[in-house]
Amino acid sequence: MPPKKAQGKKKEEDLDALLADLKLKDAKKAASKKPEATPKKKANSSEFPETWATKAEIDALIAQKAAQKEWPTEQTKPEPIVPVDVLYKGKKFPVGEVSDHPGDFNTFRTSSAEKKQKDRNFEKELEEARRTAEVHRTARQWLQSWVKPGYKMQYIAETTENKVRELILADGLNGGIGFPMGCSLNECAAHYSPNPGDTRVLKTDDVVKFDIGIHTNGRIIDSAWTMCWNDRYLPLLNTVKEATNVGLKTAGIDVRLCDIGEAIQEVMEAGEIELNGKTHKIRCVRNLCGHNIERYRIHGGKSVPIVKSDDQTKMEENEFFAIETFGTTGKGYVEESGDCSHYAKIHNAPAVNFPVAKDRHLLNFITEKFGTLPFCRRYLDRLGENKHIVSLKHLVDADVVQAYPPLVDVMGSYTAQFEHTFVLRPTCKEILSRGEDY
Ligand SMILES: [Co+2]
Repeated sequence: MPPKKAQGKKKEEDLDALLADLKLKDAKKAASKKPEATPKKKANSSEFPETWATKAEIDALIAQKAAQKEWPTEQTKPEPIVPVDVLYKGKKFPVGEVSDHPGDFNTFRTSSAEKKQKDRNFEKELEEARRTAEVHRTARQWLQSWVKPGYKMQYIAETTENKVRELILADGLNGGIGFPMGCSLNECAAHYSPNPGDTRVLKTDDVVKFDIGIHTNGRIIDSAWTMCWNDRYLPLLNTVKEATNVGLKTAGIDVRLCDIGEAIQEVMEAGEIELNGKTHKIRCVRNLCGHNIERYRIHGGKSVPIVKSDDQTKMEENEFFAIETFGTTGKGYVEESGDCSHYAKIHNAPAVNFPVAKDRHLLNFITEKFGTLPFCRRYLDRLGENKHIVSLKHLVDADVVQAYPPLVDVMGSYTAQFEHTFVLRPTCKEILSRGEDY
């Protein structure tokens, strides 16, 4: 999940934004004249259930599972049902992809006794992160095995989120969903998750970015990938995947953020894709970036640019980062647009005395259930807060809650994203969310 885009725009970006806005409005006008496309496959009621588990049903399932005496000793297939705590009981969770920190100045780390000791001191936090990463891999690979055009976006999101809750034995702020599942489509690069009642259906020619966040005690794993069912988009997906991998490779202790952005841009902009007989240069979405991750804070304050910049800030020992890169056939700049689904209480938000009791109630509810973790309107609904729109707006207007509206490039463009979470251990770099899939 990328940070909210910078508030202060440069002049060039202002003009670009204005142009993009005009184009967007034109495109919207044009689009509104066409009748809405219908999915090729009609949903069949048994294959595409219209309802999904309620909170009470999931809680009951979790309680039932937790109480169960005999579990399979291996994860079940195709649907994983064994919580990772059961699978790894008495064992360490799988270690992510480990590599040395880049740079001659870091070579001492692999053999330093002091760094090795620091690494051991970090073990508890690493185990939390690895536990979470194992849930991420299991849930997402299951999603990859069944998701296809014809499904409603809301069904995809809720089914996957409920699977995450089962596998991690969700337990309030001790562990569970780390942020709303991103399902951003086509020109939308990030921050789209269906709101209650969203009827949008995944289509054959869609490019979808699945961005999943899970946490254990606030230690969040943030990782995303892109899927398509029309091979014409594969050059875009492959380029973005490669750009993210270069970013991950370049990252390390005392590496400057600007150097990572430059390496990413070079790979991204070498990419091309042909669509409808026209060759597009792939561009970086220059106002999206990766970020460091702190406990219960998905955006810790450092940004990892995906284009050349002058940010000399360095990555530091024991920091967690998510590197995410976005490639596009559009103009390479996203704007806020459309129905907002993602929200989060602002870290260090000012104490505001809300005169309306319902507003105070909603704020307390958000603090209790999510703390500063991002949530979406569906999560309020499933917990019984289904009349929240007005109060939520009040909290946003008072700068106590931040809204994260969908971020879109120009209409008709296609964007792709790949993202991994890694940690800068004292002795090495560990890509926690790495899997066989990406
Ligand atoms: Co992210």
